[in-house]
Amino acid sequence: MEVLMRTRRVEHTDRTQFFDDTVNGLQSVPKHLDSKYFYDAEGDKLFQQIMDCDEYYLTNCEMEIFTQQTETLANVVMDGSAFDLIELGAGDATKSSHLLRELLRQQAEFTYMPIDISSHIISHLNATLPLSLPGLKIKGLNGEYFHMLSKAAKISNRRKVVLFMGANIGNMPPASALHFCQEMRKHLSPGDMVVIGFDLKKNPETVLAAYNDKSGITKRFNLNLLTRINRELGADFNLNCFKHYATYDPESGACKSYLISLKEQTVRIPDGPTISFDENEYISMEISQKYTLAQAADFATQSGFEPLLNFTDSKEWFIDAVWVA
Ligand code: AVI
Repeated sequence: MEVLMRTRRVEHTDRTQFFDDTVNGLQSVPKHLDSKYFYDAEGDKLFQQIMDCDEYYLTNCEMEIFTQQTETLANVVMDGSAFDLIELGAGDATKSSHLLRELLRQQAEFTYMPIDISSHIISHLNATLPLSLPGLKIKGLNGEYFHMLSKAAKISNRRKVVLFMGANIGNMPPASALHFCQEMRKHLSPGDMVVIGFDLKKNPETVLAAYNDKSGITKRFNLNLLTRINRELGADFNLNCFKHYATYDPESGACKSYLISLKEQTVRIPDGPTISFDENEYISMEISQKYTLAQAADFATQSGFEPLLNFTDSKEWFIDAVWVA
C-alpha cells in the first residue's frame, strides 16, 4: 500500500508561491527558507527516515501516548456528547487511528474530519480509513487549516475537538505559534477542545542529537530543499558547497537548523535574481521550538483556552495538551 507521510506537502499548483517565498527568503538579511517546503516526495521519505532514526525521539513519545493512554484520551475527548474530531495536517493518520479505533470501540458519536493541504492525502484517507476502521464516518477537508475549520463549522454545529499533533506548533517561532493558537480559538466555540503536541525542554544533548543525527538524515533533509529549488525553479545550488548546522539553545528552547555556505559563491534562479553568498553566510532553514509545561499552559491562557490536562510519555519528554475553549 502506498504510504502517505507528511502533512504539509505543497502541491504543484503553488509554484509561483514557492518561487516568491524562495526569492524573498534568499534576498532577506539574514537569508532564510520556509521549512514547509521540505516536504516534496523525497522530503517525505527523508522525514519518514528521521522519524525512524534512533535519535529522533518525538514520534515514539507521542506514539506511546496514543497507544498507552488511548482509553483515557478517548474518554476526555468524548466528554459525553456528539462531536466532530478535526485533525489539522492529518498525514497518514498513523497516531490518530489509535484514538479513532478506541472511539469506535466505545461507540462514540463522532465524525472524523482530517484537514490537509494535499488533496491526494485527503482522497487517500477518505478511501482507505473506512476499510481499516469499519463504521468510521469520515469527511476529509482539503485546504488551508483555518479556511477548512470555518467550513467544518458550516457543515455541522456539533462540538469540535481539534487535533494538532507531532509538535508541528514547534516549527513556528513562539510569537507566530501564539498567534496561530489565538486564530484557532477564534474558529472555535466555548466547550470545543484542542489536543496539541508540544515537545518539552530536556537534556540539551538529547534535543540536539535529534536534529543532528549521526547517519546524516537530517542533513540530507535540509539539503533536499536546495535540490527541490534546483529542480522546480531551475536554480543551480551546488549542494557540496553547503553544510548542515544545527544548534539548540537550552535557555530559549529554540532548536534551529541552518545551511552554511562553505565559500563565496553565487546561485542563479532563472527569471529571478542571482543570489550572492559570502563564505560562512547561513540560510536559516527551520526552528523546532521546545517548551516547558508552564510555557505550554501560558500559551493556552494567552490564546483564550483553559488548559485541562496534559498527556505525557513515560520519559516526560513530550505532551499532548488538552485545552478547552
Ligand atoms: C514536523 N516537525 C515537528 C519536525 C520537527 O521535529 O521539528 C520536522 C523536523 N525537522 C528536522 N527533523 C524533524
